[in-house]
Amino acid sequence: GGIPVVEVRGGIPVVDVSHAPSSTPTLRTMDLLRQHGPALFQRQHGRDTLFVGSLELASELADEQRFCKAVGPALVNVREFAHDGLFTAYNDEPNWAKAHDILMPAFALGSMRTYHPVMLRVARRLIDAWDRRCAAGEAVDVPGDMTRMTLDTIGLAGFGYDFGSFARTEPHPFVDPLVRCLYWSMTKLSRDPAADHSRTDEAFRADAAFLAEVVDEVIAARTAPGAPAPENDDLLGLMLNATHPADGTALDLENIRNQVITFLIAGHETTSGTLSFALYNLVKHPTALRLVQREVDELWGGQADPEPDFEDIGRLRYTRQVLNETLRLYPPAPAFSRQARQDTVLGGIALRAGQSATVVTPMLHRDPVWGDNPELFDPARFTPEAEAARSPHAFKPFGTGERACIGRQFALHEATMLLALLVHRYRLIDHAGYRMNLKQALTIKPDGFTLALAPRTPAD
Ligand code: MNH
Repeated sequence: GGIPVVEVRGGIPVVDVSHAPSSTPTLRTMDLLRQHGPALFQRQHGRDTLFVGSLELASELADEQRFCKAVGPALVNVREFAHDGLFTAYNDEPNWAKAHDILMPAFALGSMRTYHPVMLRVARRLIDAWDRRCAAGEAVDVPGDMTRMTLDTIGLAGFGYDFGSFARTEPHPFVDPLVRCLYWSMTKLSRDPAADHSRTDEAFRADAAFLAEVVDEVIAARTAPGAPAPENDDLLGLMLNATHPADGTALDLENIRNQVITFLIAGHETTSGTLSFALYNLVKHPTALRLVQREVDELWGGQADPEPDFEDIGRLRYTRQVLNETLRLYPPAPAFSRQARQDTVLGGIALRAGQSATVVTPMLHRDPVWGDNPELFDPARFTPEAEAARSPHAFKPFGTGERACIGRQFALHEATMLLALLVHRYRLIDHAGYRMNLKQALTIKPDGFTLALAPRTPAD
């Protein structure tokens, strides 16, 4: 309450949130959509943003003939440090299509075979760290360790660079400045234009410069004299060596830097959130946990240290359903924006060419199409039959269309394997009776989530 509807425009309420800044803006927008219906304009210091949260409107927005990705206000801020990397490039920037075409093969399902051994190696690092904690009777910092795992994975699999996160007691120095840059991109949207933000901006520029330094180090490790000959089979190798099929030109070094930073961000923040939320859902839902246990036990039975092969991951059907249901309730990238290609009407709302609408994914994921208890965690929503019976536009954790997530298979392969290995090995104990406390820095994570561990015994 307390946030007034200041006008109604073409039947759509306009709410002014200028005087209710929030550290979790997505939760606030979800509340407003619950109160006022499937679409509203949110006004912030004079700028209006159209938010939508229903299947009907999201389905229209998914029509690639009428709409395309919008680099919305938050992504315009992310451009300050990711520039024309894939995620933040404008649709018509030539480097988008070029990098997309060059990198696509690295994300085809078959390429996951190449990444599988690296993913397993990093999963083992996490398990070694958790074994030590477990033996010492200490709890584990779930989002912290998931971030260690996903950062090391994208570093090694994408760039042959080892962040060595598990050899550190503190996160790798890349992590905090990155989160601050994302937080800056988010909070810049709710700024009072009358106040002085120069110190915040200075701190941001220092963080962004530091991220660029790390990126240069990652690239130099491959290109410096004496570095091992670059191979083509990872992201950096492709970017350094491959040429565009259409015109034979390669990516320039400036753009490669922007892609490296983009993949370091996009490749770890969201997967780490997904895994943290999945572990939360499992400790809160013993029935689902049992079903994952049954699945992994069928696959790896009495093996103390299973050696999952590539095909095993595709067999973990129920584990994958748990991840999908997790992405439904807690999509870590909780919004994406679309813009009209021409003047059009979106569910009765007149839009000019170029005008945009932002899909609030967690609200789309609670549309009545999900039944009358959408808050209920129920992986059975993702059986093949249930999926076939539902609109493909009801579930969009990876965005939509041509600009949807390129790393989806990568994320799901990594997350499925790790979740399965953890459930197979440990009894997960909700020792603190954790209550969900979302933290947002554009992406969402469960803040302060810790678990205690015990080795699994046959009785578990
Ligand atoms: Mn990912 C785009 C969510 C994992 C690399 N990603 C997107 C978009 C969403 C998204 C949503 C679309 C944003 C928009 O329309 O503005 N991504 C996720 C989620 C996970 C994820 C929920 C994990 C779970 N993403 C990954 C991984 C990588 C990656 C892993 C890389 C290894 N994502 C990208 C890139 C884009 C993207 C690159 C931009 C693609 C493009 O516009 O061409």
